[in-house]
Amino acid sequence: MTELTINPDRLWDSLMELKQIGAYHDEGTGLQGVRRLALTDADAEARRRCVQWMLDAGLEFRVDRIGNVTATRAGTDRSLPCVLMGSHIDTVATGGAFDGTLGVLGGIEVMRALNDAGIETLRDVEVGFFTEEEGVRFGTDMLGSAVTAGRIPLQHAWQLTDIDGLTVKSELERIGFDGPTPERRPAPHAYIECHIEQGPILADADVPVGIVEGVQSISWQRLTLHGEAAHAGTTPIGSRHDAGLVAASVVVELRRMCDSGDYGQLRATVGTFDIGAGQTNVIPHRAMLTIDLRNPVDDLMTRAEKDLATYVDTLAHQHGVSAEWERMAKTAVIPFDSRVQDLLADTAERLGLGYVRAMSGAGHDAQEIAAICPTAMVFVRGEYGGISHTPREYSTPQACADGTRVLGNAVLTLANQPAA
Ligand code: HGY
Ligand code: MN
Ligand code: MN
Ligand code: MN
Repeated sequence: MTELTINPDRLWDSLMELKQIGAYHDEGTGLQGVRRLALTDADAEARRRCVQWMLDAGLEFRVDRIGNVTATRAGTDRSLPCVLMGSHIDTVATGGAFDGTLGVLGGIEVMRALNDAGIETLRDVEVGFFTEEEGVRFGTDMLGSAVTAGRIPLQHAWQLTDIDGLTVKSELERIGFDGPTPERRPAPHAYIECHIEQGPILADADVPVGIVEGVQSISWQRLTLHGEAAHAGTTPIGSRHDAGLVAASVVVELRRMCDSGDYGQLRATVGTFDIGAGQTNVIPHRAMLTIDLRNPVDDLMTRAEKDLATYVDTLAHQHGVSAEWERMAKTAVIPFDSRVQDLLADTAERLGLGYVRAMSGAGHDAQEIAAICPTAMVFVRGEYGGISHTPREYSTPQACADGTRVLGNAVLTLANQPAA
């Protein structure tokens, strides 16, 4: 079987070019970071740049009504379901150059490599990017792919708002990506996402790529605590309704739960911690925190959420504070298709690339698309312990090329699979 040869320099150049869109100087690290929140002007500019690369590769592109973009390279039998590659190009506010971007630009590089080699495939091959994968702006992660998979209704997605009250729908219209086409139909033959691992597993195993077995469960909740403002100097300790105290206790309790081992490999993060008016001499009357829980076992996730709710209710009652919970996102453990995993493993072996199989600690669009077609992911090794969601995020040109080689050659195999 001929190997599809990708062009590492062309791939790297596109990654470094896209990194400039939404670039900012990060005080903490002194590095250039990427801030490309979904549907902002920076995201719109990056979208247009990717669409231009797609058009340059001779692809037919379309935009659906939640702003997902897909571009197609025609196969010889267009009646057959396509093979889809993709990821996201929106980032967190302290983002790096590779999270999501690698899977989109790697897919475009695969298309160029197929063109360079003059290869005809039986099936259409598609590459795309999904809207608001990070969930940082509109509060729900994997938004575009969840609409594609039917887990989130389009109308619900459209009305989600950002901190300024702007809706997804109005922002899609503002940047001109409120596409006419319906969300993806019919389902693809298969979906493969190439993505940086964002953790230490591949580096610890000293291998260039990973074959992803699935994604752990994710729970996002917003907790708002209402206490009572009062004078910092005159109010006796025993008669305070201190929302800030309850909020801070929740952070400490979450760490205790993780360290206890009672919830397996639970990971908890309070990424947003806001104490109302923030006045030195006033007891906080209000506190808001977001709670991100991850667990590779659904039952343990359920138990963690339940015990946390009990802890908060008890403590809030004790301090005369009321607690208000809002569900932002919740996804179960998602296993990936074993045949697609095995194809990726066989492809890595054929290319002489060492690999390990691993569960993903991070959420990905693939976990949504897995609901509509056989899906798996190939991980790319990260440097510095695989740190991510920071400008320190870094994978070498070779690692990016290795992952894209696995992606491209696996997609080529799938694209020539006849109808069952
Ligand atoms: O939150 C996640 O795991 C992903 O980066 N959206
Ligand atoms: Mn990502
Ligand atoms: Mn991310
Ligand atoms: Mn005073």
